[in-house]
Amino acid sequence: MPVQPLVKSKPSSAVAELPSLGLEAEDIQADYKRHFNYTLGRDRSCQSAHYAYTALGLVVRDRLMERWKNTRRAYEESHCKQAYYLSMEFLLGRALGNAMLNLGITDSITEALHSLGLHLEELVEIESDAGLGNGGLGRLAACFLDSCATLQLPVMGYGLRYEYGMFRQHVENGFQVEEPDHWLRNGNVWELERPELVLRVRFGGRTDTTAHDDGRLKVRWVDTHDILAVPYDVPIPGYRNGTINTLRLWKSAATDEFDLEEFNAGDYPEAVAAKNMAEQITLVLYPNDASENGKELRLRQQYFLASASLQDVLRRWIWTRGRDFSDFADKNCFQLNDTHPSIAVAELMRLLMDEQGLEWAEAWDITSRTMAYTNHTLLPEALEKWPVRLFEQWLPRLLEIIYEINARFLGEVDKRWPGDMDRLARMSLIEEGHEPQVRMAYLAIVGSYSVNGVAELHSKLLSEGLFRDFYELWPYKFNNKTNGITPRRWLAWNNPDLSDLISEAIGDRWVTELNRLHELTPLASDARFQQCWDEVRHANKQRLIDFIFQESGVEIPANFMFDVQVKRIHEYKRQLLNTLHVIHLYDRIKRGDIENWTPRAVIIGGKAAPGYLIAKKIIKLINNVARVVNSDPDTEGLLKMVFLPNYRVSAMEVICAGSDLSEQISTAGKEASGTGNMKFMLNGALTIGTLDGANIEILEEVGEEHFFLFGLTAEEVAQTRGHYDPQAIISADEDLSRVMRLLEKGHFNRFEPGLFDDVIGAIKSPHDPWLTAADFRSYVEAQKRAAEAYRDRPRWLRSSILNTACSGRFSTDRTISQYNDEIWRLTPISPGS
Ligand code: HTW
Repeated sequence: MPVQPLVKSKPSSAVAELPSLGLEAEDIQADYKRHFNYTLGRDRSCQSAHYAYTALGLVVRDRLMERWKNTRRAYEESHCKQAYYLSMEFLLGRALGNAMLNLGITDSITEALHSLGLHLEELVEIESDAGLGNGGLGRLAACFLDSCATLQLPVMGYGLRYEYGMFRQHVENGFQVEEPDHWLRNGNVWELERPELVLRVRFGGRTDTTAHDDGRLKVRWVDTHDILAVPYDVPIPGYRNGTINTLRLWKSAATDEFDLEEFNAGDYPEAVAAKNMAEQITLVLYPNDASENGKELRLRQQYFLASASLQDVLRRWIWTRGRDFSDFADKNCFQLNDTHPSIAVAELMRLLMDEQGLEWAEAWDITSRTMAYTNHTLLPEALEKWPVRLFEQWLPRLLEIIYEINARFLGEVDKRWPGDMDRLARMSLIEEGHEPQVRMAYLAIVGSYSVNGVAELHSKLLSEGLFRDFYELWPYKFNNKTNGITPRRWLAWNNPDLSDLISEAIGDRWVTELNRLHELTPLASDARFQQCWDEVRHANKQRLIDFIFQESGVEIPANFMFDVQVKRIHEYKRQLLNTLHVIHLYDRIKRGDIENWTPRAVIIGGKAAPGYLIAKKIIKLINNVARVVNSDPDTEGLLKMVFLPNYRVSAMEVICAGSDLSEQISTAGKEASGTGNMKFMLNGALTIGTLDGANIEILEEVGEEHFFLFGLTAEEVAQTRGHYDPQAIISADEDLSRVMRLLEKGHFNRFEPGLFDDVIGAIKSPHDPWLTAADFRSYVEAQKRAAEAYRDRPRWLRSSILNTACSGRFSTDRTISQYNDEIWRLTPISPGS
C-alpha cells in the first residue's frame, strides 16, 4: 500500500531549523512554566500533581527530540547495517528518571523544581509503569534497548502497544485478584504517534494460484480482512552520548472500508461494532509467563507484530534503495525474542515472493541470513505450537509457505540421514496427530543463522537436549549469550547513594564499563569503607521498609535480615520451598529452639498467571502463613513474613537496593537464566541459590565463600526422574515431617478446611517435577549458613561489597557487545560525527 501523506502541502525545510534547548536550571524552569501554562493550560489553582509531572515530562521530552532526529538521520545517511529486536514484550517501567539520568540533567531539574516548590521524588512516583511485559523476558528486551543506545548501535525495537499492560494485583483474603491496567488513561508523553506511517496487515481469506505467461506460478492472498497498524515511537536514550534510538510499537485500528462494506449493506451499527474486532488485537497483553497459552487472538497478535514490522523495514529499504534486495541480508538483521514473533520467517518469505516478486531460492537465502532466534525456556509447556487449523483460518498463505519450508528442510535431513524416519518425524515443523500443530521453535531454527540460549547451562542443555537433532545438523548455528541488566537503571538510578559511594571510591566510569567495579575489591575489607557501605544500605533498607508498609501494611524492623524472593509465581521457581522454610523457622520458634537466632523478614512478591490455579493457591498459602506468623506474639523480634502485592519494575528499583538475601531457588535446569538474581547482586545482596541459569555464573564470579549454594544439580535432577520418593525423604527428616504435619493438620487454614490439599499433594507426589522435598534439607542448611554469616557484620559487609564488585559481567553492555560481535555485526554510529 502506498503511503498517503496527511497533507498535500509540504512545509519549507526552514521549519526544522531551531536552536538547541538549554540544559541549565533556568532554561528548564522557563520551559516548565510554558508547558504548564500553555501546553497544558493550567494555572496556579490547579492542585493536581499529575499536571506537574506531565509538564516536567514534556520538558524532558523536548530535550530528547532533536537528539532523536539527529540519530535517525545519522543512521539513514550512513547506510549502515541495522538490527531489529522483535518482541511481544518490552517491560519498560517508568521513563522520566531514566531519561533524566541518561541526558545528564537530573541536577539542573532538581534545582529548577526546587525553586518552583516541587519535589522530583514525588513527581517521579506519579508516572505509571509501562507494564508491557510479564517478567524477565520483557524486562530483558528493555535493558537491551538501553544498552544498544548506550553503545550507539543502530538497533530498533519492534513491539505492540497494548492498551492494557500487565494486570494490577490486589490481595483479598489472601487471594490474588486481578485488575486491568489501563496505563494510558492519564496520557503518555513518552510516545509519538506516526499516523503517516500506517500499514495494512491481512487476515483470513484464501489463496489463489495463477500461472504467469512464462509459466511461473503467481500466488495471491485474496478476500482478506485487513487491519491497520499504526506506529507509536518511543524514544530510547543512550547514556550521555547524544544517541536516541527508537522503539516502535504497533496499535491496531480498523480500515475505512471495514465499516463501508457493511454500511452499504445497511447495517451501520454492526459496521461500527466491527471496528472493535480490529481494535481487539492490541487491546491486552497475555499475562502468561512461560506457561501454557494457545489462544487464537495471541497468534493474531504475533502475526500482526511480525507483518507490520517487516513491512516497515522493507518499505524503508525500498524508499532508500529501490527494489534491489541483493544486499538486504548484509544490511538487516532480525533478532527474534523467543518464538513469539517467529512467524516472521514465513512472513518475510511471503513479502519477498508475493509482493516483491523474488524466487523461492533468493527469498530463502535472504530470510535465512537475516533471522536470528533467542530461546528463553526449556519448559515443555512453554514451547509454542499452533494448531494447523488456526493457520488455515487466519493465515492460509503463511501455512502454504511453512509447508514448503518443511518439505525442503526434510529433504535436507533425509540427505544427511537417509531413511531415518524417526528423525524426520522428530524434526518436522509439523507435529502430526489428532490435531496437527506447527512447532514454532523448529520454524525459528530452520529459518535462522543463529540460535542462542540465555545462560551457559541453558545453552548447553539446548544443544544437548531440546534441540539436539538440530545441533547435530547445524552445530555452527548454536551459541550462548548470557543475559544481563542495565547498570543505568539498576544501580545508577535506583540506588543513588550507593552509586555516589562507589564513584567516590573508584570514579564514575563503571556506569558504562561495569567491570571497573572490580576496583572495589581491595576496599571490601576496609573498615571505613565497610561502615559507609553499611550506612548506605541501612538507608536503602529504611526506604524499603516504608515501601513495604505502604503496599502491605506490615512493619518490619530495620535490624532484621531482609530475605527476598520477587519474581513471577511459578512452581519451578519454588516459592513453596521458601514457604516450607518459613514454616520450619516458625516451628523452631514455637519449640524454643532460638539460640543464636538471626531475626529475619521473609518477603515474597510476584504475580500468578490468572489461569494458573496452583500458583494462585501458593499465593494464598504465603498469605496464610504470613498471618499466622505475624500474629503470634512468640515471633516478635524474630520472624516476619510478607506477601508484597503488585510486584513490578518500579517496585524492584526499591526492593533490590534494600535486600540482604536474594532467593534464587529454582529446580536446577529449569530457570533459563534469571535476571533478578543480577539486580540483587549488583546492589550488594548475597544469593542463596541452586546451580541453575545464571546463578552458576554469579557463583563463578563471586566465589563459594560469598554465595549460599544448595540443592541437586541439573544432572541429578534429570537422574531422579522415575525414582523419586518424597514420602521417604519426609519420614527421614524430622524437621520436614514437622512442617508437613503443621500443613496437614490445617494449622494455616483453620477455617478453610482442605484448602491446601492440592499443594500438599504436589509436594508428596513421586511425580513432583520440581523436587521440592528433595532439596529441603540442603536448603535449610544453606539458610543456617546465611543466618550465621549475617550475624558477623564485617564478614557480611565484605561479602556484600564483593558481590557488587564481581557483578560487572552481568551488564547488558557486555551481553549486547557479544550479540553484536557474534551475531549482528553492526558498526556503532555517533550522531555527532
Ligand atoms: C526465562 C528467564 C530468563 C528470561 O526469559 C524467561 N523466559 C520467559 N520468561 C522469562 C530472559 O531471558 O531470565 O529465566 O524464564 O522470564 C518465557 C516467556 C514466555 C514463553 C517462554 C519463556 C515469557 C513471557 C511469555 C511467554
